[in-house]
Amino acid sequence: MPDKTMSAEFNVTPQKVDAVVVGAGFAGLYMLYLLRDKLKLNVVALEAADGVGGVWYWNRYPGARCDIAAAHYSYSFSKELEQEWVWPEKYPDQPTILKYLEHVADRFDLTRDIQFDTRVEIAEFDDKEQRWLVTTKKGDQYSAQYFVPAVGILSDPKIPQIKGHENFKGGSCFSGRWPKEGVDFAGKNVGIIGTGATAVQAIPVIAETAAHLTVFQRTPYFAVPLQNKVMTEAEDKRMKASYAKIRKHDRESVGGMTLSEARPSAMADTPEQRKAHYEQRYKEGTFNLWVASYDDLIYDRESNETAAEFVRSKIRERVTDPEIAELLCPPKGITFGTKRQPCETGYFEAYNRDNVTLVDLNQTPIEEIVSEGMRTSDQTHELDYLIFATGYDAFTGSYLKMNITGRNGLALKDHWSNGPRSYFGLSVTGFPNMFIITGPQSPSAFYNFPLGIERHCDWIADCIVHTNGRGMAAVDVEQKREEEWVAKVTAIAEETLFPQASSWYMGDNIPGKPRAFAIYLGDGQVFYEMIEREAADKYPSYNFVPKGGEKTGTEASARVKT
Ligand code: NA7
Repeated sequence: MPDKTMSAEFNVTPQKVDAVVVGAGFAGLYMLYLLRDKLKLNVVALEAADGVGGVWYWNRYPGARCDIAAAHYSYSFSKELEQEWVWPEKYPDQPTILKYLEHVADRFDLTRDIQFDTRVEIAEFDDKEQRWLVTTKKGDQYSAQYFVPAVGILSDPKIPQIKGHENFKGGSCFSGRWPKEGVDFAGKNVGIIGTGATAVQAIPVIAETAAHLTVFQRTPYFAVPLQNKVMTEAEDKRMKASYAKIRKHDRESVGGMTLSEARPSAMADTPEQRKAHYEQRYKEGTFNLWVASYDDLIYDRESNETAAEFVRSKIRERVTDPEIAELLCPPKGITFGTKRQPCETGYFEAYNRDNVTLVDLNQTPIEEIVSEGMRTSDQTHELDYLIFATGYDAFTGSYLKMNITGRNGLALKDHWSNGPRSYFGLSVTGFPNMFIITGPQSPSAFYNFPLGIERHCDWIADCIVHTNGRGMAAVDVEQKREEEWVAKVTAIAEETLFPQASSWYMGDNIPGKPRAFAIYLGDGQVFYEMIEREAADKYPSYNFVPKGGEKTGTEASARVKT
């Protein structure tokens, strides 16, 4: 934490801006563009990395790739941008997406208002001034009317504390903090902990260059093929000609992207019909098997088990050693699709290679890391390099790290002590003029992020126009509305199998984290209609504080509806 007396000591006056945006990924870049270029506000974006990109800056691990096709996973706000950018593959890889975001930052001249290498350490709402005071790790301070953390849901790494790590003489890294210069695995014995969405992408690629790859698996996943392909010139042309249609369809869809149509119930089909249907969805790839095979898979255990068994049969087909295949099959009791669905390219075939070993941590748990590698209960696995693909403190971690304090000294960590609470994943009661983007209790990870981000940012910009236009100093959502929204999100989740599974969706991967389902599981189109109605009705769920309101009367009497 920076020394809070620093600015007083050096007599530094906080730099006054209209808005501080935190982060320069998809969300931060678009928010900066809107607030600065459309609303003509004075904005600074603070970014911990030395470049733009957000998760696509950090996740440079081999094989990192988007599971949503570029036709959907891209900005829609600029027709020119759509037409000039060429996506070389259907599902773009990390270097391509990073280049795209760098291009966006250049094209819209955003970089000049981004402070890189700048991590926010404290953000406090000043009740008297009705402004946010944002302090960075370096000790710089900004006084802003609006505070917009655009930090995403997966940017706080979770590296397990394993005994002896400090004694390891090889190299190691976290998948989402991959060295910029890359890692040369030629001739090396490499170990990887984790078999989630990240590891599933990295394992087949690393296996191609490493002398040996040892995979430490705690839980097998129902990974399904991505079905990536190179885009031909003709396909690129067709995509560019169809953007208007694609975007319209995305906006009217449940998840903000175009997938196949689901049938209502797996149990209503015969086993033969089901198999043929699953085969089709498996062939289509990406999230089709998960969300576009049967509507009841996430509600009904019996239906879910039919999809689970189908994926197991595919694993058994693809992995030549039956014992290894069994270890890679999630056992009965683990439901399909209730953890993050990994999409893969050659993942299961990697285990057919002589240079890949699968270690089942349930049979032989990790005991400690030793100088020469990883010691499990039965042996020492010699390693030159160890990768932690162990996930994130999702949804809340990156917000809580910023030590955010709202009205009357309310700490966000206390407000969220029983799990995150928000209204629409946009506002948090008691944190006036703070807007979050695709935050907890929004459709979040169950909606195409770039589109969800654009729709959230558009909403935030409109709300700021409304607030400023009426001469108000601050806007804060009513507590009752937040309570109702959290209850609604929880009730929708409770009807599904998600809360019964162990996953980062529920906070289960972080010891001591309260269990709460942080995603609105309802129809995305309905969600966006709701937030658009809130705006059209002039924000009935919000209270506004007039300029000077806090000085002239009690807080309650100063709060008004506009
Ligand atoms: P995930 O999905 O959280 O996966 C983390 C993996 O690491 C998972 O297999 C975990 O096993 C495993 N893990 C975590 N801690 C340990 C310890 N202590 N010992 C052994 N294994 C462990 O993270 P990803 O990065 O793969 O994916 C997250 C998102 O980022 C994803 O949506 C992508 O879009 C990008 P577990 O299942 O908990 O038993």
